[in-house]
Amino acid sequence: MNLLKMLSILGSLQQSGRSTKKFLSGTLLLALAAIVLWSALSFPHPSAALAQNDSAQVIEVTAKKYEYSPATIHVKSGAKIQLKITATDHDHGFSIATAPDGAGSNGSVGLEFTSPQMCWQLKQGETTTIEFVAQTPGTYSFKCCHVCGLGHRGMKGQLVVDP
Ligand SMILES: [Cu+2]
Repeated sequence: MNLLKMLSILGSLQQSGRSTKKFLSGTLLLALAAIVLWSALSFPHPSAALAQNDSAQVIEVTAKKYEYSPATIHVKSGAKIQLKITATDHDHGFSIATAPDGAGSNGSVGLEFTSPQMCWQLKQGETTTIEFVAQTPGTYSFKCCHVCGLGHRGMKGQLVVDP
């Protein structure tokens, strides 16, 4: 075997190596494109989430010494709700169970809050928006969690998620 022949064999090996690489990167691109297409199809589009946000049911509630009005709020299971609570006479608070009364804490979420809080502070004269999806039918007790006076302990209500 002379040097020239060896060089030409090396050259052709290099070329086939290059085409293998090209083939591999082509396959990779196809796979990537498939993944991108799949994720675009299977994950909710941001605008869909916005549309859902727009369709939230708004319920206006007032908080004053020592009651919420309405004190019993009915919503449909699966509905996205925005409670708009206005404290009219004083600072109040709002805390609500995330699991239905009597369900215990088995880990399942009954109300899915956009930004969960132990106690929402309701400032006098202001409206506080609390957003959630009513996942599981049941009765969810809520109460004032900001000491507002002698009747504070009796300031409570119920959210009823109807099936
Ligand atoms: Cu209170």
